[in-house]
Amino acid sequence: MSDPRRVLVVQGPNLNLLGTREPEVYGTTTLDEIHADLAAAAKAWGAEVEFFQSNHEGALIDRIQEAPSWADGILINPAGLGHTSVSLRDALAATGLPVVEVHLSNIFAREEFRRHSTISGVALGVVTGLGPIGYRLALEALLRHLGR
Ligand code: CA2
Repeated sequence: MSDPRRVLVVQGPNLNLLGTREPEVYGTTTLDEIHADLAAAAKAWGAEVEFFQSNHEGALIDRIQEAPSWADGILINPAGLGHTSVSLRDALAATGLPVVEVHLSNIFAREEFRRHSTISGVALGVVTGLGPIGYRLALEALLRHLGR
């Protein structure tokens, strides 16, 4: 049997607050619940997932730089940094790994400043506006790309 596909799931600033504040925008599902659902889906698909959330840009970049030693692909919700960070984009591009970008809300249906992503240009694809299920859809797409 071939090695399991391995995906690093990166969660950006403030996503640790999911389910506790602003439920009208981001829903009531917690980050732990999203991760439990992703872990179950990965197991069913014979893949492995590892999760990393940080409120610090440098910590996110450090973790992304380490990703190629273990991961075959990266699933990322860059949160607010996705609208501003060239460094996060550069770190993702430097891994050489396929990246799928996820947003819970539809960034194109919100304020103007959310309509641009520095990440999308180095991503395989983007899932935005579908809520927590977007993570599962993104994982399935990434695993199919990796040839699970
Ligand atoms: O829709 C998404 O997933 C976002 O990446 C979430 C970011 C936002 O800045 C992006 O424009 C779109 C915000 C993450 C913070 O999440 C919170 C959750 C609960 C309470 C406060 C913030």
